[in-house]
Amino acid sequence: MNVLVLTGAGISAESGIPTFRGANGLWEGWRLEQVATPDAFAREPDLVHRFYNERRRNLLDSQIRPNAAHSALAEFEKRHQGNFFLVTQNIDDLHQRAGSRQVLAMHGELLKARCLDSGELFDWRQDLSTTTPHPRDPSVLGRLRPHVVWFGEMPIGLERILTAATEADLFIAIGTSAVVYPAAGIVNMVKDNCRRIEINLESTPTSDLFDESLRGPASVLVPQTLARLESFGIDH
Ligand code: BV8
Repeated sequence: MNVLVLTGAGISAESGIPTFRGANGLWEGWRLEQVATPDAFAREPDLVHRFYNERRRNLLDSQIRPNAAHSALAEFEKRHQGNFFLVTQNIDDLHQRAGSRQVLAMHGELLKARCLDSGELFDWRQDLSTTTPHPRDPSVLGRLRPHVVWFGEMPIGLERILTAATEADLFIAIGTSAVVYPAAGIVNMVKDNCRRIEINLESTPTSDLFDESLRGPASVLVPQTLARLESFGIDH
């Protein structure tokens, strides 16, 4: 049994990380589509750096930790004999901290910086700015960006996601509003006999494409649903 899971900001909401499209699409007062773009970074790099510095600091706050949904996915992966592939749209590290191993962060990672010139990645937990010295040469300033996929940029690992989708026997989407593509289109890429389950607080534009669309908080429904699936013996 090949299992493919897609998570969105909703799985991290109960860990204290705000979702994007909760309060009228503003993220703490910022319009995501205006700030998370290469054009915004070219025009106002300090503003975009501030947006991500704020989120990186929030993520590193000791109050922020994985919740029961993240842990249930990590436990399921450990027990699952078949293929298990977790694709997240989130740029937080909560899945990794919960112990998930096969994680593809298709929209990048907040705790990584990328060199604008070489593309080299660096683990990064401090603020970034237009005067940040380069780890390879401190005399070079401001040549790092957040390793995050902005609107109009190619998501990471699309080939691997497509392959996993065509091979999946079970696809579970958790905590995503299904408005951002190509992530929201994964449900259309799975084979006809793949079982599709959506877990979300509210209905989404793709809810009708799922065999089961479960309404409720991820911290309750994810452990419950994975336990139910295992009781049907789908842990192999
Ligand atoms: C691409 C990283 C080309 C940044 C993000 C014009 C120009 C260019 C592109 C486009 C265009 N028009 C449309 C597009 C495509 C565009 C797109 O989809 N735009 C949307 C706005 C219409 N997509 C792109 O640009 C993508 N790239 O198209 O490249 C290409 C692609 C393929 C092949 C060839 C070429 C790149 C998109 C990536 C953008 N970066 N993030 C950052 O984080 O700062 S996207 C951003 O929104 C988030 O990262 C997240 O990944 C994404 C989706 O948000 P969700 O995770 O779903 O969160 P949201 O708040 O929306 O919803 C949360 C849900 O959880 C809600 O439903 C809520 O009810 C639920 N919930 C809340 N609490 C709980 C809960 N559920 C359960 N339990 C709870 N407790």
